[in-house]
Amino acid sequence: MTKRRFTLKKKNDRKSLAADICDHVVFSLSKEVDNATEHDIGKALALSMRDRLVERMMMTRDRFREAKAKRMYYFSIEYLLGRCLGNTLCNMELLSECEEMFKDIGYDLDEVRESERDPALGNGGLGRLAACFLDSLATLDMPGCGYGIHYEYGLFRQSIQDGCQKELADYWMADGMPMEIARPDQAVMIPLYGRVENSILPNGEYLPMWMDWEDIIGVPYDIPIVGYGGKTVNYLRLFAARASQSFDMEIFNHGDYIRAVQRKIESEMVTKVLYPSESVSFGKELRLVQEYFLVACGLRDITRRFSAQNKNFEEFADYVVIQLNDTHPALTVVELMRYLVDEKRIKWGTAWEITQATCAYTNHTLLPEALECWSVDLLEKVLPRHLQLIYEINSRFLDGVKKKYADDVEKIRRMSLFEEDGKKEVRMANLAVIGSHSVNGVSELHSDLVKRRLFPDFYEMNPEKFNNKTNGVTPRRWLLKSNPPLAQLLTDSVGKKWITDLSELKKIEKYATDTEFRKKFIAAKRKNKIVLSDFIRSTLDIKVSPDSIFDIHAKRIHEYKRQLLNVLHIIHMYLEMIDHGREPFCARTFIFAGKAAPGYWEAKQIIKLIHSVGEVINKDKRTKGLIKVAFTPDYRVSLAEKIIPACDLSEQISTAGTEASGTGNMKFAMNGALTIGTLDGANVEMREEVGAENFYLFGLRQEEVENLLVTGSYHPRGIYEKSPEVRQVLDALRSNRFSPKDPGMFSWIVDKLLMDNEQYLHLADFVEYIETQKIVDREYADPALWNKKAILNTARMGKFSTDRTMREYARDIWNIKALKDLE
Ligand code: HBZ
Repeated sequence: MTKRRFTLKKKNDRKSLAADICDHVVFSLSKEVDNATEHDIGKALALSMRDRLVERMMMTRDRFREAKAKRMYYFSIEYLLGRCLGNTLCNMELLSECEEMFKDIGYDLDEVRESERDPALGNGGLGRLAACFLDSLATLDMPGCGYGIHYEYGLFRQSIQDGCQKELADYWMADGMPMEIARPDQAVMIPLYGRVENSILPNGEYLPMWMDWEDIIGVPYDIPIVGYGGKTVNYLRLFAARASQSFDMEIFNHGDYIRAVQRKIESEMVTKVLYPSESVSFGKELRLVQEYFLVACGLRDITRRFSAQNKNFEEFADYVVIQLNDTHPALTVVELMRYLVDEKRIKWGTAWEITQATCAYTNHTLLPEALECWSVDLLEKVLPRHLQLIYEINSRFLDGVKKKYADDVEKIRRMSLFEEDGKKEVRMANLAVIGSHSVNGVSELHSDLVKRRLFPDFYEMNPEKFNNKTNGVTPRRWLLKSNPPLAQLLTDSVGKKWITDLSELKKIEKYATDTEFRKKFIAAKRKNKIVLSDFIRSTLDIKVSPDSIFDIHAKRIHEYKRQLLNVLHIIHMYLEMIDHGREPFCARTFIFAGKAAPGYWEAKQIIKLIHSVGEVINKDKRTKGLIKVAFTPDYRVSLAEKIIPACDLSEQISTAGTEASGTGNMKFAMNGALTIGTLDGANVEMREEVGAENFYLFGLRQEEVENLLVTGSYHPRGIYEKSPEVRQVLDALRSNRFSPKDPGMFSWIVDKLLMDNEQYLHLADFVEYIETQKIVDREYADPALWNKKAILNTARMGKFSTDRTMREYARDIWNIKALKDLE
């Protein structure tokens, strides 16, 4: 075996670290150590950690090269990383060392960590899942890296004014990103627009030429991703768009300086901002360019790396696999075909085999409005050669369909890459399915619906392609880092192994009824609840009691996630107390967090409703503090890390069959919250794992929902007339009791909830929901019972570590191995 080039120079002992921090204060920040602020020290610490990561990253790269390992590239338009410093220290096992060192020199590491901005380059679950995957891949010593976009503005920051969401720009790099490494030397050039000219070669071969394109440069920025234990450091490579120099210079030389600069600005627009929504971006040219930019930059980078080691592209898929995170990077299929056929002159059939063997697709949504389609006109304008290739892919694919299903015209119409009704469009999901060797959903239930509801024809034709990979979360960030009191208790009780093998927590099952352990478990939760109470008091001026049930609903605001159902329950509780004198057993604090897409009016109204209801209830002395409502603004990874460990009751109440998996549900349960939830997404599997008696289940099953919707037999007005609880709540909403200053403000909600086509069936589940909440109330009043259940939730969440998820992808889809198993 060849000798490794790198040995580690940077040591992790306290003396070396302290010396490096001082060096960075002087040489990187150009400040005197004695005058350094807490912030300066934080930056110097981050830079010192970066040094350590960089050399480990090089070492990892050498190991991968030497082993000639097959690599997985995760293509995702979003990554929700969260703060890097604390996570890096945790995974390098240097957190307590640094904490003590900081104390010695009179600084508070917690404050330093709090001052780091979250890189919020994602909307929600999909982006956060990508971040958890990267953590697990590095921890498992697997060759897997992320590819994405270096947005200048991440997801908007949410502020609340007069109960309404206001969006503010998130310039996350304002203070620099100490961890990232710019690699201008590895920039790639991406052509766009132009036209295709067909020429015939002397040998009679047809040669399409993409001409007169404009180009953009993609500059990679690498963020090192360190696995737990610090041995493996992979990277997340994010591309930023820059103007092509030659183009600028051409105009510039003609003396039009301003126009040259204008061009530059236009090119750089491509990676300026993350689209803040799941469905309104289709049709926007800039979004299409973003998607292609990611794909084209990523593939150029990968093919260049491959070529450096191997000239035979027929072996490409033996060394490369690309996971498409939803359809946003689905153009990978077409771009890889273009590269193989046009540039490498590989025969179509072989190129198609390589492409399919390389690509794999994960679906994350069943909502029809979130399925991407791009108009043929727009594709023709932006990517003319790609459109030709899509036509060719489609015609060859449909030939195969016709061969198999002869004259089933309807089937052929459904399976075509082109939607022909109305404006002609390309269906990106169909493209991703046919161009991949694997199609997976993200929970058992969802994967089943992907087969039956979303792609039944494709499933019938190629059942072997379809599989399930239930999501997970990384226990490093979501337990070890975010919940120090509980993490310490777990380590004290069963040792450290749980950090990399979450199923080890099964060992605490036996303590579920142990009084001593239970006391400590309660104490850890209480500590976290006090931190959150203090936060709520200082940011919102709302006094909440850590003795109350912390009932938390934190996720994007969307009708299908049914924050509205939760609000109806709050109103019900309030009316029970005030109008009927029926007090609950336990005090409750309802905590909400989540952003609404800026263009989603209904979701923004729900935020307003939460605030309006909260204002009335929080002010009403008659509630005797038994009900409080708090909306903590600007939900993001760092806020989730505060909220989740403090939760008693986790709200996972989407209409069955709408939430693909959910991952917040897993984070809450892992941290000892009990779930009230429907049989939707991964809730189903969580309930199986933790035991039905440790999960508060309610609501219609997916088949019942489907049946009601398909047969048109949902009649909510009947429910309203039959159920006094429903009537009281809806009448109160309509009576302006919660909108005294804006009469009629919430009547649209009542109207909508009473319509037969209300597709999320709020009222169908309402009565069972409030009954189940009553059980919660009674059981929380019995701490021995409640905490036994909470302990069992933590103990039985082993399955929901992304370490398990990544092992399954590696084994079933990627065919990659941990490097240590190849060495
Ligand atoms: O992906 C979420 C699912 O809703 C959730 O159930 C699942 O757990 C999670 C991970 O698999 N989907 C998203 O978060 N989707 C997006 O954020 C999104 C963003 C931009 C789009 C479409 C979807 O254009």
